[in-house]
This record gives sequence, structure tokens and C-alpha cells, in this order.
Amino acid sequence: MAKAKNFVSIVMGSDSDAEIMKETSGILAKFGIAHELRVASAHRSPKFLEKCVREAERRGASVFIAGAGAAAALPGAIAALTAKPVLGVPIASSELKGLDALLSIAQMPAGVPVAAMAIGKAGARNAGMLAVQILALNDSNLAVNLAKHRTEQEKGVMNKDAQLRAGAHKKQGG
Ligand code: RP5
Repeated sequence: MAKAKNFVSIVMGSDSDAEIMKETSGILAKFGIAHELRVASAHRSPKFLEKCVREAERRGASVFIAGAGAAAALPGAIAALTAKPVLGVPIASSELKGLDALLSIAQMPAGVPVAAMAIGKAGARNAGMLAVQILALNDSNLAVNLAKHRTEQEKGVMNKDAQLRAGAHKKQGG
């Protein structure tokens, strides 16, 4: 199997997490980064999870992104199986609305790090962005695209500021 230059494995604990984790996929697609989306659970399918991690490593995965809710063991379990960076996305799928997952992901024991993103869609998007930033360290084209993205993002905010000010100006003018 030909390995992509940059390859990211996105794993989620349940298919019910897919709506959130598609946000990560959208960011990676925007930057043209090859990736996969898989469902594997640390609690419900530990042997299958290990198989998925090994397969992703064989395909050349350089970053893992794991989205899970409730007692979210998935990012930590993946981090225990690989030395590649693991970004964890807490998902608000239980009665505790993601705080449980956030703490489960953030409170890793020393020696097995997991980067904890924000709960939900913002965290899923940022996981994609952080993966791009990690890959851009060794990819100058990606670094250029990342810089362009930041410029576009800033322009977007400035446009909104200009629109808001123009609207306020009109109102004041009657
Ligand atoms: C977690 O339990 C999953 O990541 C999901 O967020 C949550 C609920 O899973 P389902 O019961 O919807 O499959 O392990």
C-alpha cells in the first residue's frame, strides 16, 4: 500500500460521535490531508481498537485524533498503543454534557500524553487544525497554506467588524 506523505487517523468511540468528528475531517480535507474515519471503542472493542491503531501506523499515520464521550478512555487507550501524537476531542454525549469526557481526556497520567481539545465541534475543528500545524513542521507547502488560512481567517473577522460598524453608522444616521 502506497503511504500518503501526511496521513491522519480519526477514531471515534461510537457512530453517534460521527456528526462532531466530521468537522475534523472537513478541516483535514480543506488542507488536502489524507485521512480515515474509524469507529472503535476502548471499552466495547479493545482488541479491534488495537488492530485499527496498528493498521493506521502501517499506512503511515503521523497523528491520531480520537473523539469520544462519557468516560472517554479512547484517546488515552490509543496513546498507550502508539508513540505518535494523540489529540482527544471530548464529546457531549452523556448527562454530564462533555465535562466527563473532557476530564477523562485531560487527566492522563504522566508519561502518556494526550492533547485535550475543547468539547464538541470547536474541539473537533481545532483537532484538525492542530494536526495540520504538526504536519506543517515538516511540510513547507502545508506551512504556506496554513499561513494563508490564518490571513483569510483574520480578513473574515475584519469584514464582520466593517459590516457591523457600517450598520451602526447607518442606524445613527437615521
Ligand atoms: C462513548 O459513549 C462514545 O464515544 C459515545 O460518545 C458515547 C455513547 O455511545 P453510544 O451509546 O451512542 O454508542 O463511548
